[in-house]
Amino acid sequence: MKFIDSHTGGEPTRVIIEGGPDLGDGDLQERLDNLRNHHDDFRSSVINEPRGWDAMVGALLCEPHDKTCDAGVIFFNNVGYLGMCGHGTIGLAVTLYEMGRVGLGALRLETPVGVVKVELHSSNRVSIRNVPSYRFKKDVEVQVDGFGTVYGDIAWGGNWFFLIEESPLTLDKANLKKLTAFCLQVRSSLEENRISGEGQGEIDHIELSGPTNTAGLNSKNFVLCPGGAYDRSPCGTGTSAKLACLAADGKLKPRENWSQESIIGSVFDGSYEWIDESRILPTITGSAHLYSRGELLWQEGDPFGKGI
Ligand code: PYC
Repeated sequence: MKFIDSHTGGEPTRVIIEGGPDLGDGDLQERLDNLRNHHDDFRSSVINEPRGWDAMVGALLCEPHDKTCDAGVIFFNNVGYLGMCGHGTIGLAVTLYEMGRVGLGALRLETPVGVVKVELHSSNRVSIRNVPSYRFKKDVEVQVDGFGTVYGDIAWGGNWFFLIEESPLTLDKANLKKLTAFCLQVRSSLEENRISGEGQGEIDHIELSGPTNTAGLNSKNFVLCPGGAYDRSPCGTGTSAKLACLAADGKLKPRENWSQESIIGSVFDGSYEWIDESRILPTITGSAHLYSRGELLWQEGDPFGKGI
C-alpha cells in the first residue's frame, strides 16, 4: 500500500495513493459507510502505531463519484472517520500536485459531506472553499470540574465543534497537557448531558480561543481532535466553525480576513461569504509540505499488524 505524508502547519496527513480497500463505486458517503462497516482494520492499521501515531489524519484517495471532481477522498483518524478535514484537504492538494495529477489553479474534491473547491496557488500554498458552515447554538452551558460553568457555541464547519471564545487556560504550548485534560472534560460533560449538534451529530472537536501575541493575527486556538490528540494546525473545519460564529455575532464582515494562529504558531487565513441568513461559505488558506513517501507492509503473524 503506497502513501505520501505531508504536514499542514505541523498537522500530519497520510494520503493512501494506492492499494486501499475496494469500496465500490457509490457516492463518497456510501463508500465511507462501507469502509467503516467492513474495513475498519485498514483505518486502524494505517494510522495507529506502529505505522502512524495519534496526531495523524489519513486520506484515502478515491475515484470521484461526481465526475465534475478531480478526486474523491475519505478522511479518517486514530478513532474513526471525519466528514471533512481542512488541513487534510490542503495536504491532499499539495500531494496531488506532486503526483502530477493536478496542475496549479482550481480543482474540485469530493468528500462524504460535499464538494470542496480548491485553489492551488503554488506547490505548497492552497485555499479551500469549505462546505457550508453555520452556528447551531449559542452560549451552551456545561459544568467542568475545577472550572465551574463554562459557555460555548455549537457550530458546524464540516465536523461538529464546541467553541469556547475565551479559554480559561493560557493558550501556550507549555500548557498542552492541561488544555487537553480540560477539553476532554468538556467533551465528557457534553456527552453526559446529551448535548449534540443538529440531527444528534456528535460534537467530537473542542476549540478554545484566546488572544495571540503575534502582530497582525486575530486569534490563537487550541483544538482537541476526536482521538485525544491536539491539532497542530489551526484546524480548517474548526476555523470554518469559528468564522460561522463570528459572522453570526456580526464580529467579522463578509470577505474580511481572519488570521487564525494554532497552538504551535502555524497560521490559516480565513474569510467567508453568506449563503443565506444562517449559513456561510468559508475559504481557508494555508500551506502544506511533503515529508515522506513509501510503502506500508503487513507481515504474516504480526501481533500488532492491525494497529495498537
Ligand atoms: O483541519 O479540519 C481540520 C482538521 C480536523 C481534524 C484535524 N484537522
